[in-house]
Amino acid sequence: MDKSEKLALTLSGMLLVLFFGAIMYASVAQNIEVPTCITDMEPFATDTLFQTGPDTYELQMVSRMWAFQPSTVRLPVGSTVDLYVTSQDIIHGFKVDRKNINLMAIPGAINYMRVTFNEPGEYLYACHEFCGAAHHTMAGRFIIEEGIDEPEVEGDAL
Ligand SMILES: [Cu+2]
Repeated sequence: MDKSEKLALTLSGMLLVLFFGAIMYASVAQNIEVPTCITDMEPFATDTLFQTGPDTYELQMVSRMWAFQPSTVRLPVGSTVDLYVTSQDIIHGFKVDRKNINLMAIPGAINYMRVTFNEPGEYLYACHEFCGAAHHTMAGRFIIEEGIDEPEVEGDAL
């Protein structure tokens, strides 16, 4: 074996030991942990829509292959929605038609935007990030109507 090969192997081995030691130091001494799956935690694992004021709501939107939960959100006209979007598996997108909402749904992260619906109608939302075989089926809708007393959501449970 050439002398330079021995040197390269020795340096590589030392770097591996150094990196492994850094990981062990971070996890044991610094108590740094790998992020958990956010969708297993409150409030994503339980309810998805909370009323936070007379016309304001908080919506927890979870995306996964290949659906959004909830798939339908029914709200009264004039509602302001604080949207929290995350993903259960891989990177998806969340775009609301006719609204300036375009978020990435990223596992381990929560993205936020506020939207107000002053006009009645249906506002479709869809995944805009190619995420696999059934990406084209990944859609849902806000239904904004007059006279809704009880806002509601529909969609598969996690
Ligand atoms: Cu997609």
